[in-house]
Amino acid sequence: MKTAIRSLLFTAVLATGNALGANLVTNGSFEQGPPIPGRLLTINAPDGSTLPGWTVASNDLEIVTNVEWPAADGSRSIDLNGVTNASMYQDVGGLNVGSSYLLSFALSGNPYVNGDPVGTADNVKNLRVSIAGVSTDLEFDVAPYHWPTPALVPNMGWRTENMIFVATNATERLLFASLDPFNSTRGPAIDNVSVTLVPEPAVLWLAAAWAVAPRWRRTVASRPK
Ligand SMILES: [Ca+2]
Ligand SMILES: [Ca+2]
Repeated sequence: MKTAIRSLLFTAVLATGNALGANLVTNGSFEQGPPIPGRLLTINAPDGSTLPGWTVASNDLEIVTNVEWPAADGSRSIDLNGVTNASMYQDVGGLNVGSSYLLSFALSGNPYVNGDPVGTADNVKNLRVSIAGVSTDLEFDVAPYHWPTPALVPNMGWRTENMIFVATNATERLLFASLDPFNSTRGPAIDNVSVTLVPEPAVLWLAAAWAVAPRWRRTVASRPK
């Protein structure tokens, strides 16, 4: 019920879309980058140039094309486990210290059933996202979207995640990290990342949404003082 209320409030806020600021994330949909003729391109850390705007900080990830599975937006998304669990970040600039921002992105997970060293017990994909001293751990269960072989996945079940943060610096590091096992080849998937300024009237709506969001209350409680 609380989740439903939260979603409703976010829908109300997001319905005022043109009142939100411009997206401050560079290449948030991962569409910019080198040509990828097939299913995917692997990027090994450390790499701050292959995927414009982003740095792959640890291990390896994959830019996945629509040949492999449908992106949430455009034709490319990210599998945060290439053949090991990766982390990636972008330093998001142009922030006003003290202002509220909406971080939004699409979350799914690699849905393949066969051949993963970790096995099918690894259905629940685990993602950590952090920015401006706020860190949240999210889960995505791929069981409803299982698919037998790599390529031509019909449905990823992409889910939009929203998180509010207050900028404490003009530039904040936005970090995504897979919390899945090191040697899983199938991790959390992300796409369509945006950070937008929340105008003052909308902050009131978002404060109401915050009040009914237990997960975010935990997040705030764990914020370093
Ligand atoms: Ca995309
Ligand atoms: Ca993979």
